[in-house]
Amino acid sequence: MKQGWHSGAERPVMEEGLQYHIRCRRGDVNRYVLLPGDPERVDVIAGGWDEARFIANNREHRTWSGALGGVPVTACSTGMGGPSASIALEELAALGADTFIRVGSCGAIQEEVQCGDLVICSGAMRQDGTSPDYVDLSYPAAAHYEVTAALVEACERLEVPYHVGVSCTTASFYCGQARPGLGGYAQSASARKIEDLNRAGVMDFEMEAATILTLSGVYGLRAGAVLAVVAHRLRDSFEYEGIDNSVRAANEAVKILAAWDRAKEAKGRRYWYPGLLMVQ
Ligand code: R1P
Ligand code: URA
Repeated sequence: MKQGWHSGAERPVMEEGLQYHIRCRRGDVNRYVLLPGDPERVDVIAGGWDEARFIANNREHRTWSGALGGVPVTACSTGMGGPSASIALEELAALGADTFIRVGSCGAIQEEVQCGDLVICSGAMRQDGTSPDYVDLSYPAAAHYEVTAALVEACERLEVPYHVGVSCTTASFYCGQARPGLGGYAQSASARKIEDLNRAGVMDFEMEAATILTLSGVYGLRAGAVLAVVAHRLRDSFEYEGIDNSVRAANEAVKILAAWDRAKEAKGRRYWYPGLLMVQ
């Protein structure tokens, strides 16, 4: 499949802007893009659209484009972790995407959060290992307020249980999230990690949000994340629930964002705010 690729090495791109990893070209990718980690979730997301067209499947990146309530939309899986998430974001943005919603799963570290609930990520701790390649660690991995507000509106409309707060993005599922490694291997700081983050009000562990939010911030793009809680680290329980609600919320948020973007354009405003629809 990859034999025969000849291009410059800085940005390996072929005719029609074909991107090396995601294998999408110009015209394949829309402005609004949903980013699940798991490739199988792309098909579930596209199943909720009015129209869906398979685009590409390469490595961990599976892509469909289509339309939802008249809004052109794309879903592309990032795979697990910062490196492949950064590649997906780079190549999608090169094709014109500018608004990203991560549709992920996470492990909760707050008592009031239940398995099956959603967490809307307002920001993320940058333990992803990838985002420091782009900007100093003092730069915040903040979700764009419009994407966060659209996800809140979506969860309210759908009447699904949700929380809003900060996630901790790690570069590993086991030791980075204070799980024992092979044979119980652990570093001493691991023993206090969950307690310390819980005390700081951090909602959950996951593995891509900080990369997506940081790169989007640096590039002037919009991004947010909605995460289904599939593990509870304080209760040591794992229940793979809530993915369907995260998908529904993300799809609804795309329609909401598109409506707000149309309103901004019609009223000549750069930023959305709650009273915008009342402006004459
Ligand atoms: C780990 O099991 C994976 O699940 C979470 C983590 O961020 C990591 O990618 O998200 P996804 O369900 O989106 O893959
Ligand atoms: N994803 C993670 O990264 N951690 C969990 O505990 C569950 C899902």
